[in-house]
Amino acid sequence: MRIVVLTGAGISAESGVPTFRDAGGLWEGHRVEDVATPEGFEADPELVLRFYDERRRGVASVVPNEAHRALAALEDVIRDHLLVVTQNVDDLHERAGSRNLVHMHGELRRALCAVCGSRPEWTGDLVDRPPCPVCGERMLRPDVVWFGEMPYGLDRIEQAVVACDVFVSIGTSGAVYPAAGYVALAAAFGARTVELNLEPTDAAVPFDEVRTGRAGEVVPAWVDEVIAAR
Ligand code: BV8
Repeated sequence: MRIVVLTGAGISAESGVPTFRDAGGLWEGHRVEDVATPEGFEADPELVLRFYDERRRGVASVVPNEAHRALAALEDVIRDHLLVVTQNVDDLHERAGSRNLVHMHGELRRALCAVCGSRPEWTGDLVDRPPCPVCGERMLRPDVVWFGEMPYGLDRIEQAVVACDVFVSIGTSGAVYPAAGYVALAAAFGARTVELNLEPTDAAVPFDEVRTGRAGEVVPAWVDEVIAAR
């Protein structure tokens, strides 16, 4: 059985990473267009670099939760029959042990050089404009995909979605495209679709099954069932 899991901010909420749209979410403190668009970066690079430096430090101070660990355990059992596609820029999936993983919206733990295009691993701040370790220019930005920019790994993701038997969406409001369009694509190619979320979302194409609750509870329970059913 081939499984594709799409995750969003909700899977990291119980680790203490703020979501976007929920109360107290990231977008409450900042206008999306100010901090997550190329135009916003152009207009005020210091504001944007500080916003992501704070988030990078925040993620370094938290740990993966039961939901992240359950998906890593499922990968241990079904190997490359599982692909995790995450919209999250935190590194909690890989710290939990997931390897078959695509960060379609980039990673806080990488920088992107606007001059030479290199994407070095990055754990420190960027607001003090450090030199690129490859070309030496001081034009590093967070390696995250801003609105209007092309997401990463689209070909690999689409190949897996059209070939999967089960498509599972975890902790995402389904508000951002192309990620929000994958449930429809999976359904169109005959996959069974499952939503695991705190509350049902009004997805364009309804899921075959919706389980509501905290990811830290519903994800391990679902994984146990999948493994037991093998
Ligand atoms: C692009 C990185 C061209 C930065 C992010 C079609 C129609 C309309 C618009 C568009 C369209 N196609 C493109 C667009 C434009 C735009 C878009 O979608 N706009 C929206 C606002 C309408 N998309 C783009 O610009 C994309 N690029 O299209 O390029 C193109 C086109 C086609 C093919 C190729 C290229 C790029 C978008 C990426 C932007 N970058 N992140 C950063 O992180 O700062 S998006 C960012 O916001 C996240 O990555 C994520 O994608 C989104 C947040 O959503 P969620 O993760 O779902 O979080 P949210 O808070 O909303 O929801 C949390 C959910 O969890 C809730 O449902 C809640 O109930 C639940 N929850 C909470 N706690 C728990 C829980 N569940 C379980 N347990 C809990 N404990």
